[in-house]
Amino acid sequence: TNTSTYKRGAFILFEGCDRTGKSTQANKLFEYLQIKGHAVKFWKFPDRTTPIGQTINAYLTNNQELDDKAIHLLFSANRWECMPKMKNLLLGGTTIIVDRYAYSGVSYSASKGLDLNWCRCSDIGLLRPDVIIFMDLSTEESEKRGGFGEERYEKKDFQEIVRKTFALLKEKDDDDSLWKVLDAKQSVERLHEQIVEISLDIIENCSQLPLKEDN
Ligand code: 2DT
Ligand code: MG
Repeated sequence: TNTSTYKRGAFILFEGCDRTGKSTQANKLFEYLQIKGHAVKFWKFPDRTTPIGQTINAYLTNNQELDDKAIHLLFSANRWECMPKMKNLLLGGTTIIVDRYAYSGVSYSASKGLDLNWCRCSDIGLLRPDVIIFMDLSTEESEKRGGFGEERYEKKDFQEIVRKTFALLKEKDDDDSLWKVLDAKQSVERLHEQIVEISLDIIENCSQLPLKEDN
């Protein structure tokens, strides 16, 4: 194969607490890249459409109780079941924009009191994103945005802990240059401009690199 013309897609991840604008920005980036003619797909975790995702949904909507470790492993399994498809898309040249991933998985579970390193184990070997766009917002600000919803975890005190746990994960990351921390208090347009710049750069620069696995 001619490696000089082969281009894989980029794995662009959005992470952050609730109500920080992840989904808004992920969707805007998706539309932008699509209009510009890029092969691009949107992925959201948890993926509530699969059988595992339906159990996760029942848990999040408070319709089902589950042991903290059991639900942690289900969130992780929900990523594992998507890996073959995601891998194929990336290798086929499609860029994937992902809304939440293993970093949410570890942050939310560890914020309940589970051991952080235990939480990381079930995600070892998953595809590693090419960039983590972290939408950072104080809990006071995110609460002002129409308040949190009705789902489990959507409570101010808990969100505060999750934000600190995300920061710890970034700090512990062997390659913390992967993390682009954005001040999510900025306007939607201003954030979008920065995200487009970061993303085009990543799409260009990772196209010749092999896919990486999380460790
Ligand atoms: P949304 O509000 O974005 O649908 O997320 N969560 C998410 C976890 O606890 N573990 C995970 O692995 C993932 C991906 C974050 C629903 C909630 O699920 C939490 C918020
Ligand atoms: Mg939510």
